[in-house]
Amino acid sequence: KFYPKKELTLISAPFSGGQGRDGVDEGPRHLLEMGLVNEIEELGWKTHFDGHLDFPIPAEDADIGKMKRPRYVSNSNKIVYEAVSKAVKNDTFPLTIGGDHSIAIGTVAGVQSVYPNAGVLWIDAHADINTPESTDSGNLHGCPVSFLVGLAKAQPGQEDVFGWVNDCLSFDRLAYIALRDLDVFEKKIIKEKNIIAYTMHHVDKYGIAKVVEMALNRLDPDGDRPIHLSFDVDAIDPIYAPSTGTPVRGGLTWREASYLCEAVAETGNLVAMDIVECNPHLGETEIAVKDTIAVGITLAKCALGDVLL
Ligand code: EXY
Ligand code: MN
Ligand code: MN
Ligand code: MN
Repeated sequence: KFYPKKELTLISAPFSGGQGRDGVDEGPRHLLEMGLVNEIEELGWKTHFDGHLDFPIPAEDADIGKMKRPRYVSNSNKIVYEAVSKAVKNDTFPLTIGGDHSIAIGTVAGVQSVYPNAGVLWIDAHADINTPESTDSGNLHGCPVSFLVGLAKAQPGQEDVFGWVNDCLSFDRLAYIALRDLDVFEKKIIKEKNIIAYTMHHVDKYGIAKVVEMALNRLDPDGDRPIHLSFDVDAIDPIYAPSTGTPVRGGLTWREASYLCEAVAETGNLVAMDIVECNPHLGETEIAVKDTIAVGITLAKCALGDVLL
């Protein structure tokens, strides 16, 4: 029922300011060079692509508390937000390719602006729910969820650069799969707010099919809620997706990750997807980089209905 015309807007967000390693901003170019658009069009999706978004670097961007590059991250996310909300309003599926995961502030806020009851499936080794106070690293790709659910609040006297985000996402409209590297604060808040969270322990215990089914049942009990899939490639085991900034061993296999996307496609409720954290500068070998980009393309295809008959 969503996007009956099968039109898609590819949004390229070559952004690396949410973390400290160069190269993640080159993820989109590599995905395109390996044929992403052609693969999508072969599945019958007419694809609109207006070129890579441009993110101006602010002249002045001192830390705010522990936050690194706060204005750069905030301003860039406003640009992502505009692109995503425009795509959805035009009745086209926004596929956003990053870039680091901080860009999901803009993608989620953008989807929520049009579908305010959409659920978010956050597939990641990490929960990305640190607040500007709880973060140890100061890297904002570890914090996007805290802005979206309203946990991040500017401290008295601090410049409120993220004030525009508001708290557009309620805790019961968020579900995690593939978690395995959580900070103490993140575990505490997941328990306290009763956030739907399936770690790799649950994937081992129940299998991926059951985990996806349980997550979707809780996120969308009536089966009619729009679903936004935000996929961090570090959810996948580094054997398959090594070229990423914060790899964690013991992740999803290639097929588990693909199955997950297929199962979400099967619901017919998928309205947006992000693929983030491919860093082509971080492979040990050329093959490592190619594998990581290839798995990114596979995830998009599976989510867009490939493999379903
Ligand atoms: N929890 C750690 C931090 O806040 O720095 C690591 C976050 C990594 C985030 C990657 C994108 O998923
Ligand atoms: Mn992430
Ligand atoms: Mn991650
Ligand atoms: Mn390169």
